[in-house]
Amino acid sequence: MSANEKSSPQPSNPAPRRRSFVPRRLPGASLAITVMLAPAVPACAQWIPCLPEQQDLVKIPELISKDGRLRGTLLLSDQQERLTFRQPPAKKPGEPGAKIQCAPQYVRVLRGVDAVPPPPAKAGDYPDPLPGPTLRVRVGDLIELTFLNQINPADFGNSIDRGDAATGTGCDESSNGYPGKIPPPGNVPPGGDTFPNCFHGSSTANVHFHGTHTNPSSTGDNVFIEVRPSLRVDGKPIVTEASVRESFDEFFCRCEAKLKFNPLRQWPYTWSDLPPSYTAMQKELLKKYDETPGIKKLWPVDEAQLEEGAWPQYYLGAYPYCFRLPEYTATTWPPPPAPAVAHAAAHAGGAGTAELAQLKEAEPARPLIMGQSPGTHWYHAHKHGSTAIDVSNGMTGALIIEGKYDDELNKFYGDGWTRRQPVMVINQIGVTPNLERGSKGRTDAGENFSINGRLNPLLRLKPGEVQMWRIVNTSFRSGAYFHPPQHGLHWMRLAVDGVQLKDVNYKHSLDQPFLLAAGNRADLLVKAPTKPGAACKTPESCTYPIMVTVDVDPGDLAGPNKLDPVTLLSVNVAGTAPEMEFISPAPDFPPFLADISRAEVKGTKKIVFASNGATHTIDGRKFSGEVGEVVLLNTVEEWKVVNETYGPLISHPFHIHINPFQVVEVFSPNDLLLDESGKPVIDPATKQPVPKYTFAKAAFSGQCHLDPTDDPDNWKPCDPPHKQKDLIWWDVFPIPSGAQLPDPSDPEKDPKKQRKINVPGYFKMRSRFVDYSGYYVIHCHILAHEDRGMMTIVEVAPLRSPYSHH
Ligand SMILES: [Cu+2]
Repeated sequence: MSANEKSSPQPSNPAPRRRSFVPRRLPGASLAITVMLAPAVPACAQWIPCLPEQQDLVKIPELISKDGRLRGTLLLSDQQERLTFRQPPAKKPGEPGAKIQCAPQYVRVLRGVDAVPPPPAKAGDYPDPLPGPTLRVRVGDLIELTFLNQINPADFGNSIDRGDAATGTGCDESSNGYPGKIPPPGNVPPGGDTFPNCFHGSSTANVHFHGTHTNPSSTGDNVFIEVRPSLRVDGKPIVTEASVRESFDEFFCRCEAKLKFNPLRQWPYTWSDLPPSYTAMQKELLKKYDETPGIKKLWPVDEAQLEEGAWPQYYLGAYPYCFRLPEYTATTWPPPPAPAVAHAAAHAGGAGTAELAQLKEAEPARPLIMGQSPGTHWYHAHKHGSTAIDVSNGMTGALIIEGKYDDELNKFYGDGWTRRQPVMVINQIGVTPNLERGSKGRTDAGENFSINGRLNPLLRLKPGEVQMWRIVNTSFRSGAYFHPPQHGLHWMRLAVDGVQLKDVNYKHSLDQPFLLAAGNRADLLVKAPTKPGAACKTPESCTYPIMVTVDVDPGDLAGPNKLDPVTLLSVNVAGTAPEMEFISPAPDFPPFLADISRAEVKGTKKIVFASNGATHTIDGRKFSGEVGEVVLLNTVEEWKVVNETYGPLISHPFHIHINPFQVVEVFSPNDLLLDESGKPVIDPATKQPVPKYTFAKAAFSGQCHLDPTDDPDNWKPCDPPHKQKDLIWWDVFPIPSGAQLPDPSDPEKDPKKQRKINVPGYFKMRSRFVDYSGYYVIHCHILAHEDRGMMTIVEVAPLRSPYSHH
């Protein structure tokens, strides 16, 4: 990884590290940090045989909730795995001449303790990659997860948590010059990342539960905590499942009692709500860590946060996650006024008088406005500075939240059907962020897609069978654009981003292509042809490819930079079985997912994403830890999310935590003019595709004129208005890239040479910022952009009255 020569498979990168740094030892603990002054990779990479493609899809081990709770342990460690590399590295996926080679590499691995079934047996000298365990829960459940970090930093050479080191830049460093020379203030040269917006801290981790509507604070979906690896004694981690079990069990029991009666409760509030045995241990361990010479100390940071009444940020070895996935129980929307929650608790005998007083004071009874959507969600590491490397190492997994949606599918297809359906975790598994590779090893397209850790796995269907594929694109960079199904296969999309589609959208999705940007999900019903296929060599068993294009912008699909489609997976159709049908109508649509009307909107914002060379910003700023946007709890806002990236086309995938959103307008100024059959119109004079938007007089039917003298904020799509009804809910949506359109007032007449005017792309979205207050983030889901600064904090301010008439 990051600045880790040991993990570099490129044999062409043998230059020694530019500079050394001070090795550190923990007094009393043998935390030996190996400084990789010289690369550990031999001059020739240790290529090993690859696993052949078209292996049966791996079933990911699962941790399953029971009796309303998911109690389990996520264990983060590291090991050498057999990784695939596209060679030569500068080739793009699917480009002629590109081939796959394999090499053993150290990667971070996330495993579920006692998850079932166990991981597949090794098929070579090294295990192949495998996502984190699938977490399977039900709407209404409590998540009670023990997160253990037992990464051995010694396996990652110079790439440990040196972000806060007194020496160096704080960033990872690699022999190709990353992060660039430390710039003089105010003059940041391209390529010169500066702490904290650089790759760093890659053995630190946490877990973001992507798609949850829940508490963003304390032990909820809190991405601000940083869990460093356990200290080691005699080479062994000292924070273990056994060492925290007692205090975490105590905490989880307490958490259940606290969250039982009020789904809106955001307990724990302060560190004193955690078991003293755990907090005392953390204090001691952090102080011990701080004895390491030459590092910025962690305990004083936690201590200062505690004094302010804030939730401390740093932990060593273990962290307990406990939060609720709230169930919306009202049958209408908006919900009727809630009964007094504290009262209900008292009747249920769940809380004492003092407890009730606290409950009432802290959280006035109010109805739940949204519920957790049942569907395919996911989780991943979210430590700023190392999201890209951690995710590309495989620190991602599916989070399947079951509910009435599954019940209805099972009623149609048979008991337990949804649990037998394939879960597909797409990833671009790799070990080195692009910037840390030499120029010879650079391609911006990222690694080849794998599913559940393997390239091009095989799915088996019987003729006429319908399966539901739960697909999560957990790639750190690329979207997967699914081309329409071929060879008699058909599909329909039941859900997007873990939120089911209304019947009308479900019906429209038949055999449609779709894009899964990094972070997007789809529940795809796939129907096999009723006959395997007469054109096959063995007509009783046919194998077909599912094709995708590796995509960060529609410009990857057409035009001069078009990428070739690649096989994502293969489908084998064989055997005999009774024909199955697509469910109809789609499962019932929950009332809390009612469309957000214009009348509901109480505030608007404009938020600008921009990449300018190596600088990735939101509203002109890199991530600083400060709040970028403030919203009042339980209000609805409409945001214009703008992309002012010009030059290389990048549709930054916008992602927001905690609440999904609906898109009500999309302006994509790079669009081409299409004819009635959907093909680009070609200008007979230039033989080039005609752009849809122009500052000149529109010369083609359907072309749109933009007024160059107008305020850029007024440039908008000329299509009929986006429909405002039956909208789809998203939690990741790519912002159309900015365009550079010729300025017709330039006397130069060749459009290619004409002066250009920048036209920002944008989409408008509406979201209900309801139920949970606190701090969470918006960011680009191209995670290298996030690590380098394209993230900001949203504060959802609670409803607190400064006045009381009692
Ligand atoms: Cu981006």
